[in-house]
Amino acid sequence: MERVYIGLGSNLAEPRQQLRGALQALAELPQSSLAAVSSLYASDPLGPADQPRYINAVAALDTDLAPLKLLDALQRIELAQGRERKAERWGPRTLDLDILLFGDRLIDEPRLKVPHYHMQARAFVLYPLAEIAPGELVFADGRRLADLLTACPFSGLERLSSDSVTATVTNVTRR
Ligand code: A4P
Ligand code: MG
Repeated sequence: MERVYIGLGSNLAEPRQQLRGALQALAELPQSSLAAVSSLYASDPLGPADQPRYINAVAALDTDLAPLKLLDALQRIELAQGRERKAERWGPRTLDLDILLFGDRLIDEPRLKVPHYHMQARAFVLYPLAEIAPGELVFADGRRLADLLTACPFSGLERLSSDSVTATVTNVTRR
C-alpha cells in the first residue's frame, strides 16, 4: 500500500455535498482504504475572482492502485458528480480531485504530474494537508511541508468547524 494525498475542491452545486459524495466514493475505491480526512476549509477563489468561494479539503488514501488507475478512478468520480471541463483556466467546478502526493514517487507523465504543480503555494492545499500528514513530511522532490507552510500565509482561508460531511464517511480517522 502506498499513502496518497488527494486534494478536494468544489465551488458549485452545494460544495459540501460534493465533498461528501467524493469522500464516500473514495472510501469505496477498490484496493484502497480511506485513512484520514482533514477539516473542511472555505477559501477565496484562486484565478477568476467572479466565482463563488471554494470548499477545500485533503484526504489520505492508502492504495494498491497504480497512479494512472487512481487518476482514472478520480476522473470517473468527478464526471459522476457532474464535472464539466471548460476552457476557462481555474474556472468554477462542481468537483476537482487532484493527486497531490503519491508515496515517495516523482511522476512526470503527460496525464499526471506528481507532486501536483502549484500545490507549494496554495494555502487551501497545504493547511489541510498539514492536519493529516506527519509534521516532518518531505515530498519526493525534497521539499519539506514545514518549510512550505512557513512561506505560505494562512490567508483567504477559513477553517470550518467539523460538521456532518466527514462524519458520514465510515471508518475514517477524523480531525
Ligand atoms: N493532471 C496532471 N497531474 C495531475 C494530478 N497530480 N492530479 C492532469 C490530477 N490531475 C492531474 O485537470 C487537467 C488535467 O490535469 C487532467 O486531465 C489530468 O490528466 P482538470 O482537473 O481537468 O483541470 P483543472 O483542475 O481545471 O486544471 P488544474 O490546472 O488542475 O486546476 P487546479 O490547479 O486544480 O485549479 N481556488 C480555490 N480557492 N480552491 C480550489 O480548489 N481550484 C482551482 C483549480 C482554481 N482555483 C481554486 C481551486
Ligand atoms: Mg484538477
